[in-house]
Amino acid sequence: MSAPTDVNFLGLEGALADDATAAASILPVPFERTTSYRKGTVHGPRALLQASTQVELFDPHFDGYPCAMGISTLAPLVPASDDMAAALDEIEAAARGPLERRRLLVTVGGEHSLTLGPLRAAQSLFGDLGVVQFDAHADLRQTYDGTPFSHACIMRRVLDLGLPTAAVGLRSLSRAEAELIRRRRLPVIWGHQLADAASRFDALLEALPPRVYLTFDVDYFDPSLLPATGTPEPGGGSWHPTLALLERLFTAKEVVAMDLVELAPIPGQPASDFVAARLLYHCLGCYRRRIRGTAADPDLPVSED
Ligand SMILES: [Mn+2]
Repeated sequence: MSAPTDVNFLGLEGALADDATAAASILPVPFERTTSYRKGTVHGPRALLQASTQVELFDPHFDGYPCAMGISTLAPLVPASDDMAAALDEIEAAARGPLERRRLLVTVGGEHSLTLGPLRAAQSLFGDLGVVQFDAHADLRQTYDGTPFSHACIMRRVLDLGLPTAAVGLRSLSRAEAELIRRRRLPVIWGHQLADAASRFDALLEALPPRVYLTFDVDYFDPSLLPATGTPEPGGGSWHPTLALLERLFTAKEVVAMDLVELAPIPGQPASDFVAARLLYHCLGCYRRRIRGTAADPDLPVSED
């Protein structure tokens, strides 16, 4: 079941938003089934898209217009099934189309459990994939609240797929999760190591194959920067250092798909929504530079006023 979207990412129109020619596609998935603390991720995609209409199309970081590559916004996907496994199958099916056309798929959630859908689609098309996780929580529980599909289990399900992972910003987990990380030697930059993340990140990426899937849980950020998430944790990532890590990721690896999850908007406080929208545009700018190089940008065929 899907409804027409009422706002495109960045408010793009015409050729810049044309799905036939876009280099990247945004798939909004307002999916919330297992959130455990503060709810509201179901409103995340809409809030991000609304905030994105206030983002400047020109990005001084890239001295150009990342949106010039074309960014389509797909109809929001609302899984029809009440069954969690079947709902994830629906998300996986929706993710296949953009990936088959070899464009960057950006899934916007929604709770973190949805990652399994686009990730399985990417794995079936690309095979050997690494998964880079930005998150406050390890999400490595075998089950949580009686279900293996909880947002608190998503990275365990990723390990079940046989995919190598690397995590940045972890600072909240159970002892069993910490032991699993140690036993399986999962590469992690902990929350308390974020100040040195730039010097540790390359070694972290070396553990992964050339193609990666990026899953970005916004609770990775410090809540002073982004409070609008279900389970905020102090001591998280700050803005410019995080943009630099993402730039390094998109340079060192071929990011084939990504998701941005767990934005739970706070009514009357749009700053978090805007942070998430800007983060996404930065990732798209990094992606475009990888596929296009650093040639000077032509002017956009639209007014910026
Ligand atoms: Mn998470």
